[in-house]
Amino acid sequence: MQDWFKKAKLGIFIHYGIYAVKGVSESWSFYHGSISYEDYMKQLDGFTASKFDADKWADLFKKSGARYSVLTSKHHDGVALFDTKYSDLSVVKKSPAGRDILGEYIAAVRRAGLKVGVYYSLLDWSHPDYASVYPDWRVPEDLSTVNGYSSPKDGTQDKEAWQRFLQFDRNQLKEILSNYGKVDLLWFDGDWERNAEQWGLPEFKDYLKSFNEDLIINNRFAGYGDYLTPEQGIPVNRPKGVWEFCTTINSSWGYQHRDNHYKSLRQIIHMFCDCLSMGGNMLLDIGPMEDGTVDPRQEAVLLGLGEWIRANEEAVYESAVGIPVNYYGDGSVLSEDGQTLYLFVHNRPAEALCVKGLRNRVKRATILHSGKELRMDVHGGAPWNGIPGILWIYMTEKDCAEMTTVVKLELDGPVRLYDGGGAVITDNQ
Ligand code: FHN
Repeated sequence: MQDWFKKAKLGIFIHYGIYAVKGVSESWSFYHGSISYEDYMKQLDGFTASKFDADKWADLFKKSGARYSVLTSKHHDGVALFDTKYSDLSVVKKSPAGRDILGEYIAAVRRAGLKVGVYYSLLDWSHPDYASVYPDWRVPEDLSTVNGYSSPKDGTQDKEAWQRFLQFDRNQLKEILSNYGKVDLLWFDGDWERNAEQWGLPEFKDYLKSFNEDLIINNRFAGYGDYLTPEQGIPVNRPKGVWEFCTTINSSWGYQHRDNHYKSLRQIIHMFCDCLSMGGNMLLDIGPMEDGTVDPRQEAVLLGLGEWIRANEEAVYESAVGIPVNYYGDGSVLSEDGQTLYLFVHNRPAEALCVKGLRNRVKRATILHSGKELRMDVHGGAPWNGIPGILWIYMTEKDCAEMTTVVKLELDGPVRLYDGGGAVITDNQ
């Protein structure tokens, strides 16, 4: 895994597409029949991108503290945001926007010094050759349960059509990977309707890497990806390996006018700290409006997050997994050498913070954003018997930042934790 990705910590996800015109759910709205396919596609006529300014987006992402971003080049609806010669279904050919949104985005993101990520849905519910076979080649006993956008309704598979579809995906991906300069990250989605063999893996992956050997691919690639992508539900146990948590700011990926169910900035920062504590990245989604502008509520969250990151930068990009939450409840991170522990404080303590099981002597405790030194005390334990006491770090509301406060503990060496269940002290002083 590329070092830049592990250190990036924050990425911005962008679900931009024709679904923002009526504010319906991206692709799923026609798939599940809450709107007809025809009415869904009529949104092409209303997609103007009239205020789309890729540099403004990139500037906002940069201010958010993100180090990369990922734009939907094509969602499950098959509508490309780029100029593709393999299909007419694109906003370039079929909408008043008439622009290669992906190309403008990639150029601007690169200019801003961020890594370039591109989302691509492997499945395509519009392509005539897509719904030609069944998952695992298995014809279901009850054909009435089959969704015709995914598989044939009549029980007959057409493997030649499927091969044509695979070639179509490869052709579009070749365009993405070779027409716009270097793409750093391919974020696949929609692999679940076919298995690895059906997707032509592992050869498919070799093909993609032939365009750029440093290319990172997420795990939605039938088991052949480079990192995990838990979605919407934040992990409570640390996922194994490299991971990135993707989440919306309200409840929708794309822009939906009626969705006012927003998370607060405080909640987003809390979630971000949880990702940092467990060594993961957060990929925070925005859903721009059809004209390309970003809802001020989403913009405010990105700017607020950036402000918080800048005030606490030391505990962000260079950080490593912290100590488990049974040692310190709000989550924490360590410096790379393990000698500095940063504690996240989400709420306002009445008296003190409490760290358990820490065997190190703490040389100094300070509030990261203000530099204020904090008084500490250790109660209980028997260090001469290998049993640490509880470390109390005295701070109250007045020491706190407006959002999550970070407390920096300088240790006497690399962190050492007690993992016992308590013991009798056999030698007292
Ligand atoms: O079906 C999509 C959904 O619309 C959205 O794009 C998310 C983002 O991770 N991915 C899929 C569901 O996993």
